Amino acid sequence: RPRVFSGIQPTSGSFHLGNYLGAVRNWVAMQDEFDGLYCVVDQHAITVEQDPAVLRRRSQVAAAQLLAAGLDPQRCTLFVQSHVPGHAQLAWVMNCITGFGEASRMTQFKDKSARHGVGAATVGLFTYPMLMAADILLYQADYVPVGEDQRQHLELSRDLAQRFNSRYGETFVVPKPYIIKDTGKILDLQDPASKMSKSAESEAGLIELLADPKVNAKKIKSAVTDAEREIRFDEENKPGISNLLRIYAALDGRSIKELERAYAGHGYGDLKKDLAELVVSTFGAFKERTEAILAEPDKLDAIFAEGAQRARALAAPTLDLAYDRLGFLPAV
Ligand code: AQP
Repeated sequence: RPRVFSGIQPTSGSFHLGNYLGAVRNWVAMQDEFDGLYCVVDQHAITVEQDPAVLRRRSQVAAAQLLAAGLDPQRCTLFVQSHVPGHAQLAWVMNCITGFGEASRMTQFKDKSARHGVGAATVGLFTYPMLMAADILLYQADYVPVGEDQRQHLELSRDLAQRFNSRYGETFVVPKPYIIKDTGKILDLQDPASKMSKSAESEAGLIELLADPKVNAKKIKSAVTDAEREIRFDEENKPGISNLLRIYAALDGRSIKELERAYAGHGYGDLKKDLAELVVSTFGAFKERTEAILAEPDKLDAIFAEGAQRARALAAPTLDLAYDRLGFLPAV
């Protein structure tokens, strides 16, 4: 089976609809056909300051949500990044084969560091993409299912794998992006020029899976649309409605074309009302499932322990090979 790696940061109290449709849902769907490694990337999380107690809790909540969404530890490997030292070890190697200019072109760093001034950003935030490359290459992953916002980082991972291979000899599989066109970029409901994100200035456009269903329904009903009346998919002129149609189609199973037909002659209010109900019913039991998993921390720890063991065993030969290729003396 082809190998897949992906990760999610434990940096919020709940996944949002973008995380779910862009990434997590695909991980669940890929479990049988792919050998999946899914990681709570706590080391990525500390590229911005975290409160230790909150981070600890959010790592558990992230894993519980992955299980509640349908990841099955019998069919995939679920683990915590900091439990496998190889990530940080290989990240250093990646740092040393990345050009400073090349890293400086990463738009996520530019955007995130611009928020508080580049001088306030950590070096860790700058080297985030090299840690991500290490995460992926350490497991010889063939595919990386992520949202569109990670495409540039993934390109860098591919470049670094190719660079290492051509300098030091074949070592890493060159990973391919696995980005679903229709759901790779879910937009903010209030600002459909930007992706849905937990760090948006306002939470009004953010649908969190663990939030009060009433709050989510209200946010959908207040989503920004346009001055026309027609329910039509047109991303350029009608980004708000197009985003709602994308979300609707992803959750409902009908295609965007079918939805356009079904809503011909209806107003925006009808579409929003039905979508609000669909979101609420889709995630109706999600919170309960997540809480039930969190109520059994020993089971969660056992899943982490098993996942880490398998991940370490897979990572070790690749790290050894990379070290050897680089000319590091074997540790005896
Ligand atoms: N809006 C989105 N549409 C589709 N996919 C998305 N992802 C994130 N936002 C969207 C994908 O979710 C996965 C986990 O991402 P992460 O842990 O890096 O979370 P994030 O990118 O930190 O999420 P946010 O909310 O966007 O946080 P900030 O604002 O801090 O960057 C990834 O596969 C990502 O592509």
